[in-house]
Amino acid sequence: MDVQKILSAVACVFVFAACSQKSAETVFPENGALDSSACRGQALENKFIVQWEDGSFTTETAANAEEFKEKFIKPQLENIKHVDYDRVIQLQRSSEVSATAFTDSWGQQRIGAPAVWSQGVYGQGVKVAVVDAYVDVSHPQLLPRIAVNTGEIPNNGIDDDKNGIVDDYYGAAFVSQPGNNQTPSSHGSHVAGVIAADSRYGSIEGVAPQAQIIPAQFIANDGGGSLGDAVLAMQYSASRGAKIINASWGGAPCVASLRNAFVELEKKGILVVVAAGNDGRDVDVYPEFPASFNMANQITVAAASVSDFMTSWSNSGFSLVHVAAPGERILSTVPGGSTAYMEGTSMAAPFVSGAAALVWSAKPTATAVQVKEAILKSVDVSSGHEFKVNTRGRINVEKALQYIQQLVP
Ligand SMILES: [Ca+2]
Ligand SMILES: [Ca+2]
Repeated sequence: MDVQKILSAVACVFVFAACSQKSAETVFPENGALDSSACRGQALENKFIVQWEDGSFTTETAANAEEFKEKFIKPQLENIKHVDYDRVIQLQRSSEVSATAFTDSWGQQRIGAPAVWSQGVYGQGVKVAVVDAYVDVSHPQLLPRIAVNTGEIPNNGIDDDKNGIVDDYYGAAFVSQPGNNQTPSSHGSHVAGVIAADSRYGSIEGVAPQAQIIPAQFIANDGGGSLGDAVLAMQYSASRGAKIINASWGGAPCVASLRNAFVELEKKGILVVVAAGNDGRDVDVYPEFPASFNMANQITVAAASVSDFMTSWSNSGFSLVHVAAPGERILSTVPGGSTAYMEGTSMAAPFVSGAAALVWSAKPTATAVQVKEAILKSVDVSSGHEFKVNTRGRINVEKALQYIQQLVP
């Protein structure tokens, strides 16, 4: 311990008897990454993620770290729990593909969704946040599924419901990267459609076609975003009543703020569904965040092919990746009222988010951990081509529904 730290510790004891040696350095360890090969990701030197003692997050800017410590952290030290540099984050890459010989809704059929719908279970009453790029809320199959914020009057420049965000009627954008103009994104719109495209208004059958979508944008149109904006978008999703958060993104460095944000979501009983990533690597060995967090309220999803094998490009991991779900040649909604085929673990994760919405709508009293258990304990394992995931299988929502009905009276 150097002299400065000893002095500040002494001051702490004498001046603030209850502050347990808190200092600007302990709440903001500037090399704050865990010791891991995945600790990379460009730091934004003038933007900071602040977690407050009440668990909430804000992002703040300053000229540099020294100024931030002196002018922001030290005067409010008692109320600050943790600070990180904000960092660059990215969508899980997904690619558009052309159609060949397969059924357009092969994924929905493979996981047994029609058998659940036939029981009157469509995801009604469950809100799923798409924390992603901008969702095209005007798409005819998405518009009826958007969880509008009824306390907000759209486009009047006023924060009518006083939640801190102006005009968040359809959802909210947390994009501090420059150059964002909210052009609807194929990625966000495709993900939203897999979860809840309203099958009454077009050809796409969302897995939970009566669930509601909360669009929470943090990715700019160029595909870039920041960790701090992702944390704010997740926090917003929780405040709007999301039960499930779909996170089809990764590449985050292993900073404490992201893990802390997941812990806060866990406390609120929210399930987070995370794409495993598309680098064809084992995330047990080469961690990817948030895919590798393995939180109690988290399901990390690899991508299954049409032939029910693991795709060649999907990340995997017998410890940290939980299940596989359809991720190849997925047809869903894209901007312009259109549809397109895309593939990636970005498409596999929303199959699990939709399945969780179905399970939850059948048993609204279930906890996030119980919904996770129902999905993980009911996978299909095909002998001869086990998926390299913890459950060794691909999700089956028909079986998951039976499981939750046994688990939760
Ligand atoms: Ca508002
Ligand atoms: Ca307004």
